[in-house]
Amino acid sequence: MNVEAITLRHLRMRLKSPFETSFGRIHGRECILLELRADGLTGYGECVADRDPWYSYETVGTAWHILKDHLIPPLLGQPLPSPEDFQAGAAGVRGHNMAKAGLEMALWDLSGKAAGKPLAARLGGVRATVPVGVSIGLQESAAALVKIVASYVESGYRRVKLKIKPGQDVGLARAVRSAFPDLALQVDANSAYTLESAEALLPLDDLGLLLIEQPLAEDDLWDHRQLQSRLRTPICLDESITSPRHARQALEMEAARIINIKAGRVGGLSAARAIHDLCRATGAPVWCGGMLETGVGRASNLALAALPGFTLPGDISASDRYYEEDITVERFILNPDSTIGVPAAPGLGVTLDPAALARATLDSLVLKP
Ligand code: OSB
Ligand code: MG
Repeated sequence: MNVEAITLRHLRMRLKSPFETSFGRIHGRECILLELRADGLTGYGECVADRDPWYSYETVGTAWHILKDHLIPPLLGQPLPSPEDFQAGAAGVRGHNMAKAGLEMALWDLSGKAAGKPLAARLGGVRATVPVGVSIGLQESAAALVKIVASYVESGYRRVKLKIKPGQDVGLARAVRSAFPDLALQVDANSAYTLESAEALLPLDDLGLLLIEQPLAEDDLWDHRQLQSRLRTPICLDESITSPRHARQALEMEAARIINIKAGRVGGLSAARAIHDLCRATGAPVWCGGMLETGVGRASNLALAALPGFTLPGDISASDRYYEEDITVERFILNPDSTIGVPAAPGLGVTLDPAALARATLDSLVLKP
């Protein structure tokens, strides 16, 4: 089974409502969809790098370049590599984890289709449905935020994450906590604080939060350790964890007690599973983060979150929370118990809607041997 062609598609998806974090506000989401063809089968992968280098240094532009010029050429016309062999070959490319993860996802999808097995089963998943929550962006006021939280709670979400930044933190969390005393609640600062300004976060300890996500800079494990020593609430790292090694070191130095696993950020599902395995061995809880994925990436996240160590609800909301029109035929819906079903068909278990895909495509490139 040789790789016959790989197509890159630059997509732009309009969000139903803007999403604002400490690093900025977006109205739409861009990403790269990969289509890998071999032996009459097509595997899909989603590269989660966005248009702007805000969450990560990677962008659609950098990922397009790394895929087209470095990661894809060695694969064309060659036997389909396993995800592990692909990673071994790609190890010479420094960084660019999102580019690697997008291509690795397409390999998992295609090999799963060839084997007739769903991704979750191949990764070691043990659940047919996974607990999920919703990540809510910054709003105009605490009152507006409480109203939006109420609407998500009404639609069945039992775990809510609030985005925070300096000046919009404890007050917001306190308002939501007093309106919803029993809600599973957590906050995410996306690196907006320094050790000094994070002093303002200490009162969060009285609000019974599940965790505080990535308060400090992504390259600053040490100050996260200093901050964690002053907080009872667990710190959870997102941006800081880009490899299994960093996950191990962060836990060993007590820079965090919980890890948010995003396959894109760590270089793919293989590395995501390795982080899951080492956290499980040390008893550290993990959960599956989200990057506002299309239905393709959402299917991958659901499969990953089916692994046994994912004991906290993921940022994997129902399809209707994100886009007016998604590119997959399948729609992920929220069950009454705040879970979403893990796809059961071979590979990622999703099919693409060609018309919706065409409407979302800004640019495409077919690479052949
Ligand atoms: O920090 O977890 C984050 C979205 C884009 C970039 C970074 C983050 C997020 C989210 C949204 O919080 C999670 C989702 O996909 O629902
Ligand atoms: Mg985060």
